[in-house]
Amino acid sequence: MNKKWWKESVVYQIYPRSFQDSNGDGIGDIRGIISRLDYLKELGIDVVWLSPVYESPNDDNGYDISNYEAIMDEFGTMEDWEEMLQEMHNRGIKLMMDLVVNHTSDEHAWFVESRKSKDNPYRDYYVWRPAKDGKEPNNWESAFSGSTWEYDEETEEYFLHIFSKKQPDLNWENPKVRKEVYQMMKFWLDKGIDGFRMDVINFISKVDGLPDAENPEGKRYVSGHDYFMNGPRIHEYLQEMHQEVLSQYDIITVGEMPGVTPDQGILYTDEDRKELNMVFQFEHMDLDTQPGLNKWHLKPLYLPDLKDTMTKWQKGMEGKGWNSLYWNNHDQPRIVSRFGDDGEYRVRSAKMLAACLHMMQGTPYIYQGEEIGMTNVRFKDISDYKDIETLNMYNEKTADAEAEPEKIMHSIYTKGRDNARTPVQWDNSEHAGFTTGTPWIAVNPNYTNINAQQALHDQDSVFHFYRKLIQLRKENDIIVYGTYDLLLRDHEQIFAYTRTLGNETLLVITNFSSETPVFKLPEQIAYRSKEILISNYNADPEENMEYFTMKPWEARVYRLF
Ligand code: TEU
Ligand code: CA
Repeated sequence: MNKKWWKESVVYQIYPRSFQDSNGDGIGDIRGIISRLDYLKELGIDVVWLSPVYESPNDDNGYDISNYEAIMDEFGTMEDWEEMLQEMHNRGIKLMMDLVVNHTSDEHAWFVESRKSKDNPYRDYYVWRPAKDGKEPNNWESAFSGSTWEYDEETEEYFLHIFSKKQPDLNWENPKVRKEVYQMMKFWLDKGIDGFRMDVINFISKVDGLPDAENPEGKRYVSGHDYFMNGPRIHEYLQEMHQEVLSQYDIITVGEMPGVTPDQGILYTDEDRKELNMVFQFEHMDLDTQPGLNKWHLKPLYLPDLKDTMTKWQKGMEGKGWNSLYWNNHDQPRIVSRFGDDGEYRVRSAKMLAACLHMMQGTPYIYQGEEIGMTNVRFKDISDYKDIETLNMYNEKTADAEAEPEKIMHSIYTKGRDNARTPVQWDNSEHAGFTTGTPWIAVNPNYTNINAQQALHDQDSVFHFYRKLIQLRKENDIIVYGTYDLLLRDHEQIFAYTRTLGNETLLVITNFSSETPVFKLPEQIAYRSKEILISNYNADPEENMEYFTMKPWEARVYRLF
């Protein structure tokens, strides 16, 4: 049991644009965050992960950075940011900043220089290539539709952008780029921050020669993932970053890593290898997507798949690496609408999902609004959507004569990133207390029922359930360090598992359905007495738990000893 503070912490993610506006311009900002710190303190979280607040033209809401060492005007000033950090630390809350260094904005000074001429000193900060047979240098498809290459007339070459064409990829092969990044990281660490969340950090090393991806169906563009996910020099770069920067501070680090497997997860997080503390894996976020297709191709979740995936990671990291635990972030639909029931059983299922995740081994992340059970949104008009990924997909699909607009809207309602980006619902006043002006993206109309003010007053709310889960983690080492084992692997409604530490056992029983399946405790589980730690139906502590009929979306956690 290798104890570490970042294993015992709970992280809360703030997406600043949508969190709290303080000056009526409709955009969340840093002073808005300061005004809500007491709320976070009451929830009990230990660390805030703040999505980017750096200077940015906002092509991708701050994930396109034009100056790493300045604060975006819309969000406030460096003085505001410093006050925010101080106010967080005053409350015992740590701050993780977002580190977006796979790419910059095309308005970053380095890129402005780089595009000027082939012999500009900044040319090699980015990935430039001449045309191939009069076309793009290869057939890779951008994460936001179209080619990953953009032609630039100035020098008659293409530059690489895995995301939007306003997000050119940095060339990590260039030691000068790496040095600039490390210096910038120290700039923030020396201001006193407590860690970094690293955006698509497993994309920074590309395969030599940037070869075409296989394309058996002869499509125009295809995924180039195999040539930049977990690329050839990725571990070298992260070990260098550790040596140059991370090792000099006592901080928390998490790498966002689409396409990472548990075996690779160990390479990234094994403490002896000196890379990162943990990664965000995506395998459980892909289970409601048709295999081999992009996220817009929907498929219902089959619970045994979720159990397999979570178990694979729980057992895979055991004693070797460390997991992060999340259902939500600013890129994902709301979990209660996705794996729960956002109608009749919204509160029950939000609590069930919380219990199921927070009792696993790993560091839990809560995304703003998740703690009050916020849901997906359905805007009728595409013009109400703001997300570049959604809009590019919509434009690309509707350009096709055979497009089925209803089907496209349905996939946006189910998977679109703006589901997570509607403003936090603070109270039932106009615009949910988010702003006194016009919000940059509309508030979910259900704010009159679902809001933080209501949740704080109601002892049975999702909020107080999360607060209790966080408190339990502080009081029980077994929740942090216990060994995980799955029960009832094939059951299609029930997700149950144990955690074991010394002679103590936690028994977690959750029902992922509105049905009433019968739970039967496997015989191997021996115990003398039991106690209920938390449940979402006021289960009677004396009630038999070896064999019982579960209520819809029920969750029970027992301590056996
Ligand atoms: O996301 C990385 C990523 O892989 C995305 O493609 C993500 O899977 C997708 O948004 C899901 O639909 C990170 C950030 O979290 C995201 O907000 C940024 O847009 C992206 O990197 C580029 O910086
Ligand atoms: Ca504002």
